[in-house]
Amino acid sequence: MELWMHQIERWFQQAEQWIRQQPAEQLYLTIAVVFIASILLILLRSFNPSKSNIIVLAGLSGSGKTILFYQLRDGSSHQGTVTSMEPNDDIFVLHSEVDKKAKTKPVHVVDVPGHSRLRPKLDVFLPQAAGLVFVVDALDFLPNCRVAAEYLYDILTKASIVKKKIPVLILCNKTDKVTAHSKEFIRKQLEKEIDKLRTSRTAISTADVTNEYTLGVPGEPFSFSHCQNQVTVAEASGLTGEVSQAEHFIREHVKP
Ligand SMILES: Nc1nc2c(ncn2[C@@H]2O[C@H](COP(=O)(O)OP(=O)(O)O)[C@@H](O)[C@H]2O)c(=O)[nH]1
Ligand SMILES: [Mg+2]
Repeated sequence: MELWMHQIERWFQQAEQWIRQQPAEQLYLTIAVVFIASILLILLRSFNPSKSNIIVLAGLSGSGKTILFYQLRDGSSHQGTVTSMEPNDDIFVLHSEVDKKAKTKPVHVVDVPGHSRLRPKLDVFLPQAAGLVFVVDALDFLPNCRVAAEYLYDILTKASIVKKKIPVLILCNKTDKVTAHSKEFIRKQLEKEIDKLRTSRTAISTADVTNEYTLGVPGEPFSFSHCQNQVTVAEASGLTGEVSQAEHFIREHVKP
């Protein structure tokens, strides 16, 4: 131990001597180069959104977000858990990738409860999100269609989504039941509802600041393809663990 301390001290002395021998300009230049390089690195990091690994799960209460969260993390639905009032928020390697030999990047999945009182939590995570999964109950879809469309409309008009072009996956859940609606049907219905909302909401008042951006092409019926960000539709069953399309979306936007 003593010997080591001596050795380290000697190295320090040698280094100090060497620095003293260098011309001052050279030292300043080195410091300047290191300084500029660090600044550039920091800037590059903040400008590169692909670095984010946050996936936000949103959707109405009862659509199946919490079960989906557990399926992604544990490969099990943990039936019988209590209603989630706090967001499930965890960083993990997708369960389906745990056994893979290849390098897998952990994903930060945030389950934001659908209760409207808790939705402001969305604004905390959205600006840094790599993607948003909007879970829809495909079984009990029609009675909830309007409310779901309103929630989705609010998400799609948020500045954080539009400006950063955050990809959105509309995930039609509960497809294990034969009476579940198809994803095509759900997409069309949501487009129709959003189209109605678009006319009614822009008519209210310009002082309405809740919707930060307008949607779609004026004069044309609304279609998700009009959105500046990518909006896709997929199916899942959180109950039976059929969540591969959701995992595919996550992997597409959180690069390993
Ligand atoms: N049949 C079926 N039921 C589901 C599925 N996913 C969730 N559920 C049920 O829907 C209810 C709400 O699920 P939960 O994950 O708590 O929804 P959350 O409120 O969005 O978090 C629960 O009773 C689940 O058992 C599914 O894929 N199929
Ligand atoms: Mg929940």
